Amino acid sequence: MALEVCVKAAVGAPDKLGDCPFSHRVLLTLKEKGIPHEMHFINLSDKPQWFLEISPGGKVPLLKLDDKWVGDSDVIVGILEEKYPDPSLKTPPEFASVGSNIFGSFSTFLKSKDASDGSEEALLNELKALEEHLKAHGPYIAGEKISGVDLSLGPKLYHLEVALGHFKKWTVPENLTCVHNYMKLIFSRQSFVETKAAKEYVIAGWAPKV
Ligand SMILES: N[C@@H](CCC(=O)N[C@@H](CS)C(=O)NCC(=O)O)C(=O)O
Repeated sequence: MALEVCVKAAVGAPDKLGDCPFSHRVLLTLKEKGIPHEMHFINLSDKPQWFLEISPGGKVPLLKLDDKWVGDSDVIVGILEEKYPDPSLKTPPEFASVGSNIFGSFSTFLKSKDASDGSEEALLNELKALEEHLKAHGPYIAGEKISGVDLSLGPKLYHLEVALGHFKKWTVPENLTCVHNYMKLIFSRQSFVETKAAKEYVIAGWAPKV
């Protein structure tokens, strides 16, 4: 039987998959593990009553497991790993936080109106740290095999590429070759192609915040 998952609907297109990187992470995990699932697109600017009843915080993603709705992508992927251990997506603990500051730095830089506030440099420092990590351990964060940390970071790097490209005409510096290769590797996986929000919806999602 297919599992049910609530994910963000696209801004302005409530019947299409939206731009939530946490929902994307859960969808990627389901795809990589080959778990059949059915999606409910939730319009976050007009949340249906049934959704508010199962999601006290009003947030996506949510996954129904054993007749209970569970929230938070960290909790969801942890449970999926336990219940569906094959193929394993366990991340070695020493690699679990690699790249974890990138999304915050990206968002601060994207929203920044002051070119001298250091937000671009802060993002560059995070990306350089990822470059060094991948140089030593790549091509994925934990080596040859994709793992959970890649499924969390990949959607965030997709937002970074699309939103900074659109709103600031900014791209990841060419000399960060391992980061470029990593993004290519993740973005071209079949699971990613099948679960990503269209670029126009990523842009529409960020537009009110920029
Ligand atoms: N820590 C949560 C974050 C989930 C989250 O922030 N989801 C956003 C969409 S990307 C949301 O549902 N926001 C509620 C709203 O916009 O009303 C997770 O990992 O699942």
